Amino acid sequence: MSVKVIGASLPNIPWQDKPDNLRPVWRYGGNPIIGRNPSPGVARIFNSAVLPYKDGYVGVFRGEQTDGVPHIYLGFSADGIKWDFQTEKIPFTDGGGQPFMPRYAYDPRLVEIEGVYYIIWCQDFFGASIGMAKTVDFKTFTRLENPFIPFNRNAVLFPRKINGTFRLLSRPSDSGHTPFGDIFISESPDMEFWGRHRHVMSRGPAWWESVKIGAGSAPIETDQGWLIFYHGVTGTCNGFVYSMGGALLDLEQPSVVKARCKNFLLTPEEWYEERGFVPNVLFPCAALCDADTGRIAIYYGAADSYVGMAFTTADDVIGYIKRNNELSEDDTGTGRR
Ligand code: BMA
Repeated sequence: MSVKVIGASLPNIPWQDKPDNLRPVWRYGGNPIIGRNPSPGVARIFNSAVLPYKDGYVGVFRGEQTDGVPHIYLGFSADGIKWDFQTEKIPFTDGGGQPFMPRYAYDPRLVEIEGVYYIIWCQDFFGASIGMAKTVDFKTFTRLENPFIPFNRNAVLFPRKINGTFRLLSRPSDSGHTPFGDIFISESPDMEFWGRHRHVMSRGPAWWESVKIGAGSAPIETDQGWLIFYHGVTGTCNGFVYSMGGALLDLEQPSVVKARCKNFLLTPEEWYEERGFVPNVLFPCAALCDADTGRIAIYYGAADSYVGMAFTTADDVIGYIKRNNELSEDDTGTGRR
């Protein structure tokens, strides 16, 4: 199998060769790449997103401050592994140039579309919902309209327009530790007005993702479909367990799922995933891809305390997803009822 990735070359993608053939996705041996107390006033960084920028990398990081409130911080890195963080929160301004600081902001995603970088996160909008901003230089950040009324989480844009409109995955939720959730997609001509909402994927039926699912990294375009890494949650007598799954969405009509892996791709098993502020959480928010080699580097939050990385290739992971494909009627429909 040889998957064609439709995207840019990234010859300096962080990388470590596959240690064995036991798994389709393998962890970085140097994990966690970000440990506790990473910068002044920030106790933990996790659930964060990264993109190539200039000769290196830029990231938007969920920093849990020492008062317990999460905000988003910028970071820069030459190699995508060792990071320098800015100590001030990202200084958003609203459309009129007035400063805007969300009451809290967490689980940021970062997506480039036609040279503009969009940050998408969860914030208070009289309850948990999605906030968005854009930047072209990582110096000034303009807040956009909130795309949805509450409650919602886990929103991430596609990296290009599809048939002329922007597309946004999201997960309608409640304002707490939501005990349900499917992935939906919405369309916009201008990043302001969102509609034509469609259902993409349901939670379950596999036990590891039977409570809720939520989009993770921005979709990666391949000739087999849009490759997504998402989180799936199961419930236990000791609380939720978050694992990472993978699926392929139709290129032209991404509310249609082409293949969905019935097995998790990664589940908490290392100390930094099993032990922390919230044990047993593996929460992907970003994936880099080199179109020349098909190499993929995934960034995930671990136990709400650390950032970990994992690697795969488009061939490895899409081959595995297809071999273990199990679709439900909810997945394969167009998503409109
Ligand atoms: C979810 C989000 C994530 C977090 C996860 C596990 O509801 O708040 O940020 O990683 O719970 O605590």
